[in-house]
Amino acid sequence: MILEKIKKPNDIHKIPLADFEPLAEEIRDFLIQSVSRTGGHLASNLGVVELTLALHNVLDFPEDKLIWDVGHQAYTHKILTGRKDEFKNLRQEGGLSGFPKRSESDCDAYDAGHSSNSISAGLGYVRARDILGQKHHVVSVIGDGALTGGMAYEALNNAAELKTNFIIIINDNNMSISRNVGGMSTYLSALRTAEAYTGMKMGVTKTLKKVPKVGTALVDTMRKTKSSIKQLFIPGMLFENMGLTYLGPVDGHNMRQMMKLFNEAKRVEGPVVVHVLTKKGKGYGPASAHPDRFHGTGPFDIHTGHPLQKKSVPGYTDVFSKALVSLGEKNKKLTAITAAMPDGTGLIEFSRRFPDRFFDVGIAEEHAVSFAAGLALGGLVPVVAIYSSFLQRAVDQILHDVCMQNLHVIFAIDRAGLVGADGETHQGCFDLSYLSMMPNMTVLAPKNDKELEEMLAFAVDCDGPVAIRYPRGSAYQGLQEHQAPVEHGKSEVIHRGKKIAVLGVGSMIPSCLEVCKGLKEDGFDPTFVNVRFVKPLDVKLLDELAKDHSLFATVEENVKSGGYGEHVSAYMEACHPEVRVLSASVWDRFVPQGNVDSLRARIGLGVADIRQAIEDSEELKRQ
Ligand SMILES: Cc1ncc(C[n+]2csc(CCOP(=O)(O)OP(=O)(O)O)c2C)c(N)n1
Repeated sequence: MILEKIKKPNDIHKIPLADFEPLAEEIRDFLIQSVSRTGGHLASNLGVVELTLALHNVLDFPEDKLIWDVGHQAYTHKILTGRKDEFKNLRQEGGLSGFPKRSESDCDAYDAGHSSNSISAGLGYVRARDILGQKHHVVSVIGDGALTGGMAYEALNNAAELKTNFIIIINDNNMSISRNVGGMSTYLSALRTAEAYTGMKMGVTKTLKKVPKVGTALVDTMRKTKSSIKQLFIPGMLFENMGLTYLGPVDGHNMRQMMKLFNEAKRVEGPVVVHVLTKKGKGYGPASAHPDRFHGTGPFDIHTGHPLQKKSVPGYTDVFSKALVSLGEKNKKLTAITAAMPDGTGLIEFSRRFPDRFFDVGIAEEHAVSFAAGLALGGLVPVVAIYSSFLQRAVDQILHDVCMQNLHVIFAIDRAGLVGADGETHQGCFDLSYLSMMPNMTVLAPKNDKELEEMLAFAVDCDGPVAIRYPRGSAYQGLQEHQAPVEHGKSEVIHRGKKIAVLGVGSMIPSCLEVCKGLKEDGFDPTFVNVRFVKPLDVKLLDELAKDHSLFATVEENVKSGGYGEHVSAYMEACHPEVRVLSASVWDRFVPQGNVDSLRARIGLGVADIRQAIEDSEELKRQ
């Protein structure tokens, strides 16, 4: 095994070029075997095996800086920097991260997880290098999907002024998670067939030149002007015209060609874009046939490609998906927007049924929100479906474009709360804070599947901005007997007891039910509230409960700062200082990867911890 010879960074430099092809196959085999057991991002990683090998061949680590956009495709980089043996614990608690992590290796130049920032980060590294008089290379690798994000253009615009070397690699596999969308994708496709193009235009030139007397002059003039035929001779003129050198396109599975081009790129003074063509899922039939399904996968059977864990209960995403289609049938103004995640957010069925009312805007959360604002002003009812952690990108657009104009835009926020294996970058534990701070915003969290349906219907009938946040995974189907109609600003009292009130937000309701059961076993009679409305607070209920309760325990999968608990605390301190508020929430640290139940226990959000905290409360001891 050639792979056995790679134990630490730069060991690749000792491998003869003749062994690169078999090494690529060994790595592919290892990735398929390993990810089939642990789950992870497979298709993107299979696509960049040769690209990563070629980069490691021309770079020196850790001196040179390699920045992966999103970072989900850095598995081969991890293998080549001595982390192969840790793949058995990939994405597990305490194990190898699925993304680059500076704490894991000094060869990981930038922690990542969210898309489209790699060129900005790389440019920062370049400026620092130049100011400090250093000489290393900086390379940012960005996918064609990530290149749909606006930040990438801000960075390209800024990079164009650079007079020193900066290598930007476009890893173009013509796919985001799903098929890529938009104008840049079309442009890259045209470059992909640049040879054919060039050939065709050569013919045009020849023909023009044959025009008596003026033919040659005409071609010369056209060559000198900006809109000239030259644009069609030199692929990548968009980049060239901006001031970036364009090299490529190059076959991303031909290592010799890539190395040649990368060495050339290292010599360019100024920013250089290298356009590399790769195939997502390459080398594994099921992944190349279904790159979207194998973008991120759970454990699977290698022979069939089928998942090992079958879904039994519908997820919240499925419930949302169905409910939205049903509302879309009744309301012809209902539109749906995704930022490059039609499948993950449950919009596939809506897109099939109502293609004219469905928009995939690319990985462009900020644009998605302002676009929704325009749709709302134009007379439609937009539903923006974005994961909690990715919606962080669009905080200002929600605030400035939607809330300030009090527009009827619905935010369907999936993956709210702890998400598990993706770790810090993907945990959805800030949305209640960033949404609750905004005037005009209504913030809802359903306790179960049915309530998500009802809240969505309620949101469509509402005015102004409404956000509904729900967690990853199976939809809770309990407490169906408690299904009071959703009324604006009103929490649902599931059980009216005394002294202690447990106020649970959405995803924490099943845990709160267990907490209440435990408290009952210990002789208490806790009131159990399904908060429903994180904003506005149901102050009427809080006032009422204050009469015969001495302790409120708020429970939410969100950071304490700016969360439901903090708002309840502030209100109670002002109006009912005699009632103590105990706030169970996500700690003030980034939550790492791991199993959600175990993470909850680790951060004090497990059932036992909440029950213990309540029982330890001074107030109860005094009673
Ligand atoms: C801001 C943000 N939005 C959405 C995502 C989810 N996401 C992860 S990878 C990906 C597609 C990336 O496509 P591309 O850059 O072409 O990389 P590929 O997987 O095709 O190699 C998306 C949408 C994200 N990571 N960050």
